[in-house]
Amino acid sequence: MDDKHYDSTNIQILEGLEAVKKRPGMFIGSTGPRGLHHLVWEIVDNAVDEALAGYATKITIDITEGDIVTVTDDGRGIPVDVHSKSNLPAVETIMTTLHAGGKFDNKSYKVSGGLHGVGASVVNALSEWLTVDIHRDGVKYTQRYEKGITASPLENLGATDLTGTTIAFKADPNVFKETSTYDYELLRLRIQQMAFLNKGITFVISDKRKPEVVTQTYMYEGGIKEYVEYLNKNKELLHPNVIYAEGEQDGIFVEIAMQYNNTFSQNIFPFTNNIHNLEGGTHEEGFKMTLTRILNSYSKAHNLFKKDESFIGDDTREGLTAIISVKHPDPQFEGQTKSKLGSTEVRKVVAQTLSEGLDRHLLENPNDAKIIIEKALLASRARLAAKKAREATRRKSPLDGLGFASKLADCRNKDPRQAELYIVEGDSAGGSAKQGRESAFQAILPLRGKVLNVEKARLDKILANKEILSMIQAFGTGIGEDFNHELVRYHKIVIMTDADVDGAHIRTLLLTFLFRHMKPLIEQGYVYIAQPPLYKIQSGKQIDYAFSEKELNEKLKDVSQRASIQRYKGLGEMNPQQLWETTMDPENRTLLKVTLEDAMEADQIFSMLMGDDVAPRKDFIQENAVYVENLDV
Ligand code: 1YM
Repeated sequence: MDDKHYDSTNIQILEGLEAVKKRPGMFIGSTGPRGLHHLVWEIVDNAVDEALAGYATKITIDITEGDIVTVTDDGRGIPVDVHSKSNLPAVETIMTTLHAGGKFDNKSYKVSGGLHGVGASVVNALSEWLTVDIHRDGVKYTQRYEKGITASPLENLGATDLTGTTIAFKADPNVFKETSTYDYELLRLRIQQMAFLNKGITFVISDKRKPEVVTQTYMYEGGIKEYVEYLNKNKELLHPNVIYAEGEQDGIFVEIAMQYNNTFSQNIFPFTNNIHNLEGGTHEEGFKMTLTRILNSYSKAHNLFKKDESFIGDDTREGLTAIISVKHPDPQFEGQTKSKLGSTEVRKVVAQTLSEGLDRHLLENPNDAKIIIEKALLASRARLAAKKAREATRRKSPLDGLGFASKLADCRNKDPRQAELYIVEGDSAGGSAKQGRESAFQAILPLRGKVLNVEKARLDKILANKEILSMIQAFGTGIGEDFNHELVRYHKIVIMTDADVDGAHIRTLLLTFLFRHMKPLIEQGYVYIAQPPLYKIQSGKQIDYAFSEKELNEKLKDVSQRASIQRYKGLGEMNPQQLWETTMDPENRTLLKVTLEDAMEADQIFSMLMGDDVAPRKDFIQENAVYVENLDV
């Protein structure tokens, strides 16, 4: 930059950029993989805003060699007119100044707020280089920046028939030290979600980093209605058509889509400005309240209740898949992770929208109404029968005494923060684990019988399963209405199964149970998958292990003498010492943390793996031996 440009505007610019570079985490959450991907969402959000404003219809995202990201939209193009105060083209001001909540934050259309909503200048500051190409008012322009600083003036490249904006950037490897490689699967899933949440917009995403280019196009004319169909894809539907409603009040847009299936679980996913609110909030409250009220009044009006019957909320949500999508110009968030919508005015907009839409659907589709009410009546009657049975027998809760001996070998340390529980497949591996463990802080629970498939059962049946009862008792959390994750006795619950298909199946069953009935344990980060080695390499007296075929080949290169290789098929083939060294010793082991960043994709996988439809399950197991990574988006 030359001296004559070095006025107060530029000093402000440099100070703003300096703040971003100094504390990138404050602006993008972290400089790990999440922060890296956040750069993409900031730019895509701006393109989505242009589409929601009614000017763009298509957004393309390309990842090219060197992990360069290019995002294009066919909107109006970022304005280029020179600002009288700063003497800079608007685009340059947008790219080089921090303006969260400032004058460029046009609230009238900006709804797709990212985690921090700070925009393109932050991406610019954290990029080795960034270029912007604009087609606007018949002229093509281009400009380049390096680490957020203008590297070339806005250049006029001549005439064009097109309109739109293209932004390309390379994340700064000095900022993203951990990794600057994009996870295409993660990008693709989020882009697909954006397409579901913003009907009619076409998204084209391509991975061009390898010779065989991968491209996906997503456009859903039906929006969240198609999202619900997609989520229910592998489930048996109770009524053919998704119930859909939309409404607007004071600039707050609400869309609701819902459909019942024959399972017993509820899947309600609330969004604000295209972001999933894991902790729910006022939109979810408004939805639940209204659903209960409407089904109660419909049943009463049509004499479907026996004398004193009525629904509580849970009765009306058994087997329900629903998306609630709110677009709000200035939402307020609360909760542990700021992922709970707090704006109270949203409650009544959702309530009114659902009330009108659902009333109309029930009126126009009496057959759907009958089926939905029957489902809720079954749930309600099952709930009351279970309660009566409990009271009549005056038995203690099934968890107070199991009625059989649990095989738990507990640890001595009772501080949950230090205590670990290994859930081990089979008695023989359980025996090795008990001998090999550090009993001061490691507890072992061997499972021998089959774990129940909880996808297909109500709680009363689930509680008749010994393996599940042993787990609930070991965890100390209780279950159902009594569940409390704060009572958990171990902050590490480690699933340790064989590295074969049976092991994968048992792991899936366990994860399904935890996902459906103990989700907070996953959300708190207490659930892990052990990673036992796949190979033992012995050369002379030297013993080494490999956890993948790739690692095996690498290690074999370093072995001078002839080595014997043993492929472990089960945990039982390792002696206690080996099991400790490779899989349980905190100094050496690798644990995969199970997270639910994308609870919906997880639900899809669980439904597919656990539901009645066998074909997709077979394909899936064949394609994804270690599918757990798919949960970890
Ligand atoms: C690939 C990323 O940023 N597109 C984009 C951004 C803007 C506009 C159009 C735009 C907005 C307005 C008027 C307006 C932005 N404009 C601004 C600012 N794609 C991408 N497409 N004309 C064009 O809001 O009135 C910020 S972003 F500040 F000029 F309003």
